[in-house]
Amino acid sequence: MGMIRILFLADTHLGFDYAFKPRVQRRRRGPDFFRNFRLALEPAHRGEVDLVVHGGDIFYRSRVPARLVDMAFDPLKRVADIGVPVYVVPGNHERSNIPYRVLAAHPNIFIFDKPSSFVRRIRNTSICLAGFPFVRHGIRQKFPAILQGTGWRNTKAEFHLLCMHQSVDGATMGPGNFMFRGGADVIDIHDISSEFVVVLTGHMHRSQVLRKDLRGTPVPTPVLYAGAVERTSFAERDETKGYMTVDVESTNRLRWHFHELPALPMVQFEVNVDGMNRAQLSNWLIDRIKKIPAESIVKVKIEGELSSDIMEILRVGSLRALAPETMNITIRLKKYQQK
Ligand SMILES: [Mn+2]
Repeated sequence: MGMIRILFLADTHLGFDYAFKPRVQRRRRGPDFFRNFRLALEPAHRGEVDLVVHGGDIFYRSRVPARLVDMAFDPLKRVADIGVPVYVVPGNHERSNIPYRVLAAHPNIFIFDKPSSFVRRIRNTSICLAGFPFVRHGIRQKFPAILQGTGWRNTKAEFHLLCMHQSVDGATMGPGNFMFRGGADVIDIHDISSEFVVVLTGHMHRSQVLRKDLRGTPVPTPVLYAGAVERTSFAERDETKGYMTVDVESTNRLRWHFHELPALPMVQFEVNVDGMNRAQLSNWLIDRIKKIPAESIVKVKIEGELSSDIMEILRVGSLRALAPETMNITIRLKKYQQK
């Protein structure tokens, strides 16, 4: 018996800031997400892995144009075409099943569109991948039944893996390191059967591995979050982005590696414009922009009295004119913040 190598990626959020017919010329982030998606799949295209798991949120929202669906599925189909099976967990942005039918038509692509288990024989080892689509409400209570509903217990294989797109106790996110602890929409880590060799899950955009419960006691089955392939928001500005390879050895030994992908720097400026005129604000911004990489993603948080003079420079076009073309720059008016 040998070793099985899995390529695990998640939260690719394709379509984010992607314009097919842009009305405004500006640096868009959409292509960065596609680039990292393709980079993550390269080891699979080179035949270096035995199977691929996508942990969900292929797209950035539920309803996406057909052209985007084609662009997203093409790299996955090419992996499947060379004989590497691809397993996909529908995430929170994938409630609509329509594009999945297209993908599921491929004999080497498997979708967890309902709780299910797939068995694959790789060389002389059989592996069972159990999984289920994202459950928005009440997963804590529903999880044991859903897990049972995958039929994994009755599926004979040397190894069982669980694939999903959920929050689990102990997972963290955001600049304040918010930790999920209990709650109706969070899985109790003790409900994961120790017979699973590993859990591969999407949903947390920060790459992380959970190996302990909330009391700090080690759990038998590590829970792996590959994390998003690019930064989807400023809350992720300090996070390293990438994908994972996971090796399952015949001795039940598990090894994983995180592979970093390029992510552009995110920079946030805060300025109070009280008493400033247009020229002063403009110089302030030019001075800050000069000091950061030209391809940065910039958010300018503005506080204070917005005179018409100041408003003039905050018009998107004139602000963009201050920055290099390679920079993605947005303004957030603190007082008028909408969200
Ligand atoms: Mn996501």
